[in-house]
Amino acid sequence: LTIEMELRKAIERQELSIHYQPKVDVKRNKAAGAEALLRWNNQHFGEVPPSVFIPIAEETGLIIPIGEWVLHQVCRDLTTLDQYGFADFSIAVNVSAVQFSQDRFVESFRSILFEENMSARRIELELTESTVMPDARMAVQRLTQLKTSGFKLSIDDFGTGYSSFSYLKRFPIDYLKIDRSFIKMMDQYDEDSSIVEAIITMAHRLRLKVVAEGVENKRQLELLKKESCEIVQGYYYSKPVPLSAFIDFLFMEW
Ligand code: G
Ligand code: G
Ligand code: NA
Ligand code: MN
Repeated sequence: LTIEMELRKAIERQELSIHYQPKVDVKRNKAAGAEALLRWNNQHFGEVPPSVFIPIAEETGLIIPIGEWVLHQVCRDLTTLDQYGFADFSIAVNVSAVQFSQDRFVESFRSILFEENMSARRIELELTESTVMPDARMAVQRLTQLKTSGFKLSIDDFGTGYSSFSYLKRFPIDYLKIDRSFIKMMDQYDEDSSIVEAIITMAHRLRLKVVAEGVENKRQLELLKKESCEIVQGYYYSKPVPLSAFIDFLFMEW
């Protein structure tokens, strides 16, 4: 019995689920959407963390059907959110390099939206620097196709990979997500908020909106507000939770 063997059966056994972490628009002080984060509860291994099974899914190619399952489920959950009156929400989906480098990636994602009768404008795709940088010319082309299809695009974990700023300018992206390690640093030493300030300034010059991830306390939130960061995400508001708890969060006063 191996994790790989079990992962192959995860979809049909309905062992996968999605948790949602709110993305809060700091100016309006209300949720603008959420990030979808995959969870796997296996009958033998129990709750397996994404840090364990995502790499295995990537190595085995299982990330392709799993990623398609995620998008289908997110579309259905968006439809549920519509019914609760949140029709302006978008949901962010993580896309790994193995998915993005597939020739039929764009077509596959477009056809899922068509099947689910969901607008691409409601979906934000999160790609890391290490996904888009190794073959930046191909990435510009593929990102442009996605953008033309209506998807919103963000660079995830910004600051941890190797960014070429000249390409960043050419990528048709909407958001930069500052990696949570930088947000954590803002707590510890005063001088470290200068890195976050510099990233925000640069992003705004490139006409990108900024998402700060890993916001855990009021102090970080206030600093980010002061620097005109648009969106925050983190335990300060909510950990990733099942759809029903996310909907409860939306109706909560805060
Ligand atoms: O959920 P956690 O909070 O532990 O997420 C860990 C990482 O797993 C995320 O940073 C993300 O990169 C990855 N991940 C989570 N869900 C998905 C998914 O649906 N698809 C892909 N490709 N990666 C995901
Ligand atoms: O790689 P990606 O950026 O998609 O990672 C999302 C991961 O970050 C998830 O595993 C999620 O549980 C975790 N996460 C979300 N908010 C916080 C937070 O405020 N603090 C910490 N330490 N982790 C967080
Ligand atoms: Na992400
Ligand atoms: Mn991230």
